[in-house]
Amino acid sequence: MPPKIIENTMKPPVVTIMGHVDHGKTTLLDFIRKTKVAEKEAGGITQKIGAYQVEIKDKKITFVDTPGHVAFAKMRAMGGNVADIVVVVISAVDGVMPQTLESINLAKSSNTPFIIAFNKIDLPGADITKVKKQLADNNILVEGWGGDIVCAEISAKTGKGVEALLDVILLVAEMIGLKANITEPFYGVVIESWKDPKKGSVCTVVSKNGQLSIGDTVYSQDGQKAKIKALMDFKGKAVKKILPGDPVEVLGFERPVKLGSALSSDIDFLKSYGLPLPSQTGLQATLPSQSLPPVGAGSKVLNLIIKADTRGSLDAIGSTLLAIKKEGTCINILQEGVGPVSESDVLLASSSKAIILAFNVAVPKIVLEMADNPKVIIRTYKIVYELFEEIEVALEGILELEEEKIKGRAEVIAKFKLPKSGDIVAGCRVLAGRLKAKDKIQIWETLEDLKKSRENQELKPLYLGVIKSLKIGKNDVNVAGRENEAGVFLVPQFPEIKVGFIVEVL
Ligand SMILES: Nc1nc2c(ncn2[C@@H]2O[C@H](COP(=O)(O)OP(=O)(O)OP(=O)(O)O)[C@@H](O)[C@H]2O)c(=O)[nH]1
Ligand SMILES: [Mg+2]
Repeated sequence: MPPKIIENTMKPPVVTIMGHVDHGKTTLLDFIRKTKVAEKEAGGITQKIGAYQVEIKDKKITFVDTPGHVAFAKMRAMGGNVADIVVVVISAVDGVMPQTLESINLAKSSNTPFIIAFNKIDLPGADITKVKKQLADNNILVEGWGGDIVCAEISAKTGKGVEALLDVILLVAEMIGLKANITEPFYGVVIESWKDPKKGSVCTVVSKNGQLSIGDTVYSQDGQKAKIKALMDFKGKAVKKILPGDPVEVLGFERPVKLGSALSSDIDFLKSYGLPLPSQTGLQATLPSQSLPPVGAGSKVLNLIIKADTRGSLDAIGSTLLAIKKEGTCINILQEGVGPVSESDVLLASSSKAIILAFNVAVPKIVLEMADNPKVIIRTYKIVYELFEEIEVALEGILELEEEKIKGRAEVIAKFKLPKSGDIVAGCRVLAGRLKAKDKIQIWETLEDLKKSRENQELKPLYLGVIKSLKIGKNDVNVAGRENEAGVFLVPQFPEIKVGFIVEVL
């Protein structure tokens, strides 16, 4: 438990907005802040935690926006951690969804007061009674339904009901009486952290108590010590110090600070958390690496190196990828980190046949050139679900190759009859593996037939024989590789061969 705070000042409530993806959290904050963040987001989804402060009726409120996409569970938990009050946004059109329940459970389990905001009431499909019933079915009882959970009905788009919601937030804040002590040592919680090419490691901190000024020394729970180089408010404006309840960007750490770490100016104060502490000497704690799944014997392994813009997105990507289950395959995260793709990532990828996934980070030109030879695949993404979809496809791909163990496969693209001998020659394009003289082969009408024959032994090929010889152009060759077009002579002859037939090496 965090240390008890001796209270001597009021602090602005930290209000975390949570809920299912696309239910309107960012739009609500946009309306409150009169900005247009949601419209600019890649893929229209929030992939970062954002912390902002607004002043309403001379009272400050700190808002924390969280992503609703299923991948960002850890980020949501982080937002929930620092919250004094949670607002759960539910689309009155779509109703209760998995992350709605996840958000409510998070608030409940940490005893954080929460308010439910039924959103999108401007839409014709909005049905608040239906949603209240769904909540009741999940034992979440709102006012008027046998419970005391406070609700608001809003349209984040038109702004209807938003002022009433803000009044409710201020009322709840007053009821719980949020106080802090600015003479106590500083203590705050890291909700986001990343590496900026110019500024170095940056973290977003929500301050809980005390004050923090430039030049102060702070310790982080993940084992670092830093002298504060700069503090930036939520608008990116440099400030000299911050007070309890303020969100701030902190510069000065050597490495991106682990999400959820407490920061304090007093190492003894941190100790009261009973968690790992900075080693007094070297301050060399490394970030925890993703726990790797056991590389199952016989499983085909997809090696990955992941680079991302923030620690939060890295965690979200890593945990979601490791949860993908495809029988016979397994994902192995060899290396991960915050920041641009580096030359050492390429070296590792090349030696371990790994794919590099770059999420919202740059791939410097020198790294691209290096990746070109030998060929290392670097995939860049701006939207998490596109990354997940591609990896699922990649897993299917390795599975198919593994399953089939294709020695050689070609498609017949032409048929010739030699004028003198009358021999039939099949013009073939090699699709996979290679064709070799003396290979035993079979011929199928279609690829589907060939695949079906794997499950149904009754299915027989149209032809069984041997490649007598191969020609590429006018030259006799022994082998034709992938993408080669070759003339194939068969023994025995197969005069019925047709364009489109599949040649499979046995
Ligand atoms: N008509 C209408 N549309 C809304 C309202 N609130 C949000 N939307 C729309 O719903 C879509 C999703 O809104 P966002 O604010 O991005 O949703 P979000 O909850 O922040 O989504 P994630 O951050 O990805 O979880 C956008 O197209 C919004 O314009 C509303 O009150 N009425
Ligand atoms: Mg959002």
